[in-house]
This record gives sequence, structure tokens and C-alpha cells, in this order.
Amino acid sequence: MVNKITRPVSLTEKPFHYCPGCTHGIIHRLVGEAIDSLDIRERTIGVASVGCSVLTYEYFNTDMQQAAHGRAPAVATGIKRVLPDRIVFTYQGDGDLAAIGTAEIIHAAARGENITVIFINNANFGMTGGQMAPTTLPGQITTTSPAGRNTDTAGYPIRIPEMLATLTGPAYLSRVSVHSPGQVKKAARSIEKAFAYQLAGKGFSLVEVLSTCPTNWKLKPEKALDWLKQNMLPYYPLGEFMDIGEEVL
Ligand SMILES: Cc1ncc(C[n+]2csc(CCOP(=O)(O)OP(=O)(O)O)c2C)c(N)n1
Ligand code: SF4
Repeated sequence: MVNKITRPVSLTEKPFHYCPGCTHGIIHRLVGEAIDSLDIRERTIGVASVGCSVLTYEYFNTDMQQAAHGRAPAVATGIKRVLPDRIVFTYQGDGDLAAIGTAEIIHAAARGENITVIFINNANFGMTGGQMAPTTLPGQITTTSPAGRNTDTAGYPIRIPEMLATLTGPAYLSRVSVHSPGQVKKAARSIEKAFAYQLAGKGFSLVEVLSTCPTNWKLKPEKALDWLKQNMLPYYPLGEFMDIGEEVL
């Protein structure tokens, strides 16, 4: 049982650099709590990607590795195959995972690699100034879609867990959100379950977390939570899209 009042041991003391109201920080905490709860910190290796979460190697109190844009699943695959007794996770934004890293994530899932992927969907490229991402909603205004995402020319957003659920390789695929305390609790359980699948050797697990980017959405933190709820939930339904059904927790 983890004491929720104190900082998870799996997070360092370093203050986060994220903008006020950005939910990257909440998600870091949930990942730290899951690692604490399963008592796997000393054998966990995280793979940081690019994007606003590029500095995760400074925040997680585990061994960490940095990967180039989109390549975190390949780096995690290599680490896990060389050190199969370690618990290996990636932490990737939607620009990282669903744009330049699309091939990497599909093939890691198809191979059923025994790794855990934490996928942060904030519907834009946050770090580089709020450009349109594969996850940007139809009609959503971004710096590269000032008139709103036009599906005639830019196509439709990709629903990653649903897409990966067509494969045989994954063991656990879910989508959660952190826009309210109740949803944060559900997200915590899903993230811990994803790690537990890996611990039990069941194969590839991915949790998509709907997240805010108040800065690039140009909304105050509270309004950003409302925007997520009103606009992202209808397009990105929460739930489990693959669960091989083993009782791992
Ligand atoms: C190989 C390579 N190409 C492009 C970039 C530039 N780049 C850095 S962060 C980023 C966007 C990341 O957005 P996302 O993954 O959605 O994360 P967020 O910042 O929203 O959390 C891009 C395009 C890079 N660092 N490396
Ligand atoms: S730019 Fe967006 S994703 Fe990046 S830290 Fe700020 S609010 Fe968070």
C-alpha cells in the first residue's frame, strides 16, 4: 500500500519544469506510484523520448535511457531482450509515438515485446509550439492548422489502442484520462495493471493517457480540463481495448 501523501520513492526530488496545469506531472506521479506499489524500482529502466517529457530521466528515480524521436519502443526492446529480468517502460508523447514513431510502436506491439508503454495524448506537439499531431481533433486549431484541422487534407486522428488491438501481440491496451480525481484513480489502476502484466511476463502493454496542454491550447488550467472532457472524450473513449484476461493484480 502506497502512502499517497508523500512523494513516491520512484520520483526524484527535482521540481517538474512543466507549465502550470499541465497533466504530465500527474501522470509522472501515477507511474512512480505504480513502480513503488509493485516494489520494482531497483530493477526498472525507463526510456525517455523527445517532447515536453524529454527530461523524464531527471524525474524518475529509476535507471533511465534517452531515445531519439519515436525510437523509444525499439530502445526498450533492446534493453529488455538483453536484460529480461528488468522492468522496462517508455514514456512518449503523441507526436513522438503516433507521428515519427508509428512504425516502432506497431512493430513492438506486433512482436509482443514484454515492455510497458505510457502514451501521453495531448492532441498536439507541445514542446515545439503546438503544431498539429496525428491525434489533433477534426477542426482543432493549432499553429499549423490555424483554420482548424481539415480532414479533407490532413485526414483523421489515430486511435492508437484501438489500432493496436487488431494485432495478436499485445496483452493489455487501455485509454485513461486525468481530468478529474475519479479518473486519476482509474488511471492509476490501469497503469499499475500494465506494469503487472510485464512483471508476470505476459507481453506488450500500453496505456494511453489523455492529457492537457493549457499553454498551446491557450486555455487556463481548469478550462483545459473542461476542454479535454468535452472534446477529447467523445473521440477517444476510455476503456480497455485488449486484456488477455490474466489476473495479475
Ligand atoms: C529526430 C527529431 N525530429 C524532430 C525533433 C523535434 N521535436 C522535439 S519535441 C517534438 C514534438 C513532441 O511532441 P509530443 O511527442 O506530442 O510531446 P509533448 O511535447 O506534446 O509532450 C518534436 C517534433 C527532434 N527532437 N528529433
Ligand atoms: S507545452 Fe503543453 S505539454 Fe508541454 S509542458 Fe507546457 S502544457 Fe505541458
